[in-house]
Amino acid sequence: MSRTTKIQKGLDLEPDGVWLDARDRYGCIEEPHTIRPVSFRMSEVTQAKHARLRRKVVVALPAYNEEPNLPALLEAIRDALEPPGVPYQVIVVDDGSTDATASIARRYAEEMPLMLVRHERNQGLGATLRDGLRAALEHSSPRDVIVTMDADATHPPGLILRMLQHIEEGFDVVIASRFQPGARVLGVSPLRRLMTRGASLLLRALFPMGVRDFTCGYRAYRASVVEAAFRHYGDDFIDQAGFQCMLDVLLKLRRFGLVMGEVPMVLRYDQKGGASKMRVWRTAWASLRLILRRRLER
Ligand SMILES: Nc1nc2c(ncn2[C@@H]2O[C@H](COP(=O)(O)OP(=O)(O)O)[C@@H](O)[C@H]2O)c(=O)[nH]1
Ligand SMILES: [Mg+2]
Repeated sequence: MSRTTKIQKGLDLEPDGVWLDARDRYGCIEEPHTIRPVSFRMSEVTQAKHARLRRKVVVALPAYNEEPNLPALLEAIRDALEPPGVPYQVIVVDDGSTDATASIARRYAEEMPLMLVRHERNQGLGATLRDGLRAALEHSSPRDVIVTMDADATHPPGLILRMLQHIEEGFDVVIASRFQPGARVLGVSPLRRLMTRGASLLLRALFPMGVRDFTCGYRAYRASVVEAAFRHYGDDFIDQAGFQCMLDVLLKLRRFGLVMGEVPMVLRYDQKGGASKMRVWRTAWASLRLILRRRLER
């Protein structure tokens, strides 16, 4: 096939080292340009500057009896963040687990940047999230990013890179969402899907703030946002004991006038080891009461 025919057929692939100018597609034939690999070495000063500007990702994982899921999750975090060279720190908050959650975390701490925080007794997701975020703040500077995710290996860590990109582009909080085009939800029962969707519609109507998924635990925050929230509320930033704490965090952040955004998530509930720890009806009831209270406050 001649070069001209290729262009007429819309093909713009050429042998290695040659590319076609975009203008070619519009019929203006030019000689192909040859790409010459550019090799340069950053000066030490530039390298140091880049290292300083790179944001660290601190991943806080609330974990209660996650023995079946934790190894796969930790390995997936490492596999997602190490190849692109993202500096990171994982913080596992073991909430009085009675299985091997803590010893698994200790084992992985020998081979990756991981810190274990322990509750002697089970205190619930609220207290665990609070302690996870506090610990994450201690390990971050204001321009770093704090990520929270379930420790049940249903939230794919590869998405952290995309969330990070959104932070880079100007968002303050980025939510891994089940309600954005392109999202997939696998293995969740129809009843639970219906409830989650109902909650999303109700919350969108009552609290229009650019968020569709108010309840998912997988989020990225600028560390400066978490710091400001603790400065303002103290430990009351997370004063809801149950799973509704995730929703409450977003409602409390409204006052800071933040830019919140979402990225579509593939939720692999089909890969979850063990049953959900969420008590669905109790959480639904507590959430409804909370929504009413927060709506009336403003
Ligand atoms: N700290 C703490 N974390 C919990 C508790 N129950 C569940 N979790 C954690 O909260 C996250 C969400 O729980 P999960 O079972 O994944 O709920 P689901 O995804 O909504 O079905 C997981 O990381 C759990 O380990 C609890 O009593 N205390
Ligand atoms: Mg989960």
